[in-house]
Amino acid sequence: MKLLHCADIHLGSKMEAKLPKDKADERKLEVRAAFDRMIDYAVKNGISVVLLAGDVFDGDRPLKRDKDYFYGAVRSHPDIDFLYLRGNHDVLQSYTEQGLDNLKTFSDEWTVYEYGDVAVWGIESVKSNATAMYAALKPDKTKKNIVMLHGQIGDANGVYKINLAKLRNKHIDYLALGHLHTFSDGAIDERGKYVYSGCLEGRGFDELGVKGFVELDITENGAEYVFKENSQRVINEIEVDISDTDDIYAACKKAKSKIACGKKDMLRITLVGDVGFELDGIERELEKMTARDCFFVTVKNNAVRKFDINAVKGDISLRGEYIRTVLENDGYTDEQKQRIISVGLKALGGREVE
Ligand SMILES: [Mn+2]
Repeated sequence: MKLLHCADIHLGSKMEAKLPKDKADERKLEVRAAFDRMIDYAVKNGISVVLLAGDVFDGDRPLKRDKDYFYGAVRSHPDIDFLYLRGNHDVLQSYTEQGLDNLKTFSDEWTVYEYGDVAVWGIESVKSNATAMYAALKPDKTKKNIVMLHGQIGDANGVYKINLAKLRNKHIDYLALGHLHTFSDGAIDERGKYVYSGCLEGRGFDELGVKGFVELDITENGAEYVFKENSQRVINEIEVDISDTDDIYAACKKAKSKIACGKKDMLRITLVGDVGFELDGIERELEKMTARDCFFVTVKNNAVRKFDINAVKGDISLRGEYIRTVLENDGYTDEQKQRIISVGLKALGGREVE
């Protein structure tokens, strides 16, 4: 039996990547399109069960249009069962649809849906079940068992915490997880595997890399699964050291030559290093220069201007006073002093400093 496992769709999410409004709106539609593509995949491959392991919606009170979209998709695929377990983002007002036979939901007690030999268990995390849920989980050893949960795996108990040790020897074949936005997997015990499907489409620069869903095949031998790339765009990040450049133009040219992402993708370029020229405006210059290389490029400047300290240390000014204070501190090496002064002067100039 084949199933799909996805999570963290975050319908209705504001796009966090500082995108201009038109691109943010486009990305919102692309998040929906990513869900549509996954359903198309299920239809084409005759897959009749989709596991949604939490955070289908981005907010506790999803907008009507996002709910209409999602429940519309469920309604228009009556041959597919959607097993929807809520996560930390969609816990309050996301189940508002009545009478959809193919929408299977969960609660704060274990619920199980059976498909022949395959049993799918799930429980939603709340304070009162955070410790007790493990003892209450009793899958049948002779069945193929899938368990759905939303949270962070580790060795802790708590809300949205999953204590992996307590799931050992529970006859679990496949633990379908949501909450972490990148695919990852590992062993529970000799029999079972845990898998985070990751999100379907990255949204911000904290969601780097290829995104998608998992195709799961339950056979006599247990669970076999494969990650399926699904995202329309990939979000990347590169760091470019511009220390060896002599002016803004040369620095931008160097950064541009390092771009390794596709035209459809999104990229953050972080500039680092120490340079001998003024860096004001370099972010905008580089963004302009690379605008056609990717769908969206944003530049973060962490490079600093090297200062000829001797030329300004006599200044009767806040700047001079600051430099003298740093220079007189014996707790720093010369290199550290140079760096502290560069960053400090940037801050004194009213610039953003990390
Ligand atoms: Mn979550």
